[in-house]
Amino acid sequence: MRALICATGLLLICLANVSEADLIANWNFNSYDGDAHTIAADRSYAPGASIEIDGTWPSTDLSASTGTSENAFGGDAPGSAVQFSNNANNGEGFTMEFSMDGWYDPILTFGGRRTGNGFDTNQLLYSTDGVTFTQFGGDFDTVQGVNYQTFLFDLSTINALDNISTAYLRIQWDGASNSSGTASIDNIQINAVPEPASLAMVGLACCGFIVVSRRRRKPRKVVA
Ligand SMILES: [Ca+2]
Ligand SMILES: [Ca+2]
Ligand SMILES: [Ca+2]
Repeated sequence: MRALICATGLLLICLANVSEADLIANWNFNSYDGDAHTIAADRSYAPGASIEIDGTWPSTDLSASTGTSENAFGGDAPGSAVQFSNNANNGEGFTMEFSMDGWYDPILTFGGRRTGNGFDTNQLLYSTDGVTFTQFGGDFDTVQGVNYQTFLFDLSTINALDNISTAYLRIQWDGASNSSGTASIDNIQINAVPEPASLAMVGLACCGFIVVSRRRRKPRKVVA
């Protein structure tokens, strides 16, 4: 019995360790130049994670604004954030491209803010091919104010994104009411859970130990 309890405990510890979400892509924008449309991830599990801002968005309507520690990863300095401006760009946005190979249940978080005339009717969309995008949830507001707020989108129910070589998340800005309207975004994190294959390997090893332990037990009499 003691062996069984120990093995069960070991299994629970194993499951707890491998089912935690880990960072797979992160942008802190602290080296953003205020013009570029392609922004490589500052950290990513697999190489090649990047942001592509729509080519139709003029560089003059992009800038590096004051960043934030809101949702910063690993004690990153606030530094700068990427700022999107101008109601002429309503309906345009940017796409994050990253690998979900070996990972599932992605969660997107970031710090966001906007000006009073800024983008307040925004969409998060996802895609498995970079061509066809589907909106996730309802429209969201980046919230007016100087202070950033943390936004969280739990995409664990979108199983099409699990364990694929390239996943796409897109933020589309809308609702700005004049040319000085802005939204700023900083400290984008995508966290995910290691795929069940590795979970199953660990689980099988633990279960094997339990089975061996049980077989060694003497059979018990059945009391009617
Ligand atoms: Ca610029
Ligand atoms: Ca920053
Ligand atoms: Ca999932």
